[in-house]
Amino acid sequence: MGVKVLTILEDILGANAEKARRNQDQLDKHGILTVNVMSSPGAGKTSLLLQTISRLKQKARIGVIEGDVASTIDAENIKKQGVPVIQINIPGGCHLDANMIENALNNLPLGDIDLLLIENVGNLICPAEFALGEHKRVMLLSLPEGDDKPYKYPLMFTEADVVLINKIDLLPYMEFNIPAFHKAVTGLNPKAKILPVSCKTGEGLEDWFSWLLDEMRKMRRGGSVAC
Ligand SMILES: Nc1nc2c(ncn2[C@@H]2O[C@H](COP(=O)(O)OP(=O)(O)OP(=O)(O)O)[C@@H](O)[C@H]2O)c(=O)[nH]1
Ligand SMILES: [Mg+2]
Ligand SMILES: [Zn+2]
Repeated sequence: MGVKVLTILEDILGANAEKARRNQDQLDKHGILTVNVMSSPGAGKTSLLLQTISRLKQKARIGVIEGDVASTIDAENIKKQGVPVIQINIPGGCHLDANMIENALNNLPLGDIDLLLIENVGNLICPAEFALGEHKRVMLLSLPEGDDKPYKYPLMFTEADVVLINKIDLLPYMEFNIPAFHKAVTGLNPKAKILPVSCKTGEGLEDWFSWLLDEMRKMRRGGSVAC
């Protein structure tokens, strides 16, 4: 008799992908460009969101979903900027999934949002496996994490539309080889846009803002921005 094989992960991911498609339909209906921001803990996701809100809030109506294992620290910081925000806490969890995003969408004023930024749970592994319904995926890698991460955590880099090298202001103090990092990322994902930035000094962020505005324009023109 054959051995029984349980394909639980495939089942979970299949159900998640279906729900993510429904989320994306809803976001498309409202014309909301949705960006899933992923990184390891502390790489600078919330700092990036705060910079983005401060620079773009006159040009776009921004909404935020914050994913964390615990606390409302990030959501409170975002709320101070006067944009709608939902905090999702996942005790014992390590990634957002499409079900959680569906719940958050039901609690956001979708008619008043053009750009939805989702801060995923700080984790370089499974967030990349769970589609949320987003149109674009952005990953931040900060200098102190090291330039070898694409080799160790390839999926996150393979799936990203944009890879931001954050904390570029620390370059004089770090042994981080930017050309080697570029080579590692483009080896996995030749289409990834790689931008060195500092969410502390603002260096490089104009390129990030331009990319976002471009994607929003494409969405308004009715072109597909789906990943
Ligand atoms: N030097 C420097 N520090 C930065 C930069 N961006 C963020 N930081 C600092 O890095 C720390 C973590 O930043 P956060 O924005 O909270 O990082 P995060 O990815 O949201 O962290 P989690 O939500 O906990 O996963 C904070 O002390 C920031 O001030 C940067 O470009 N340069
Ligand atoms: Mg954060
Ligand atoms: Zn996980």
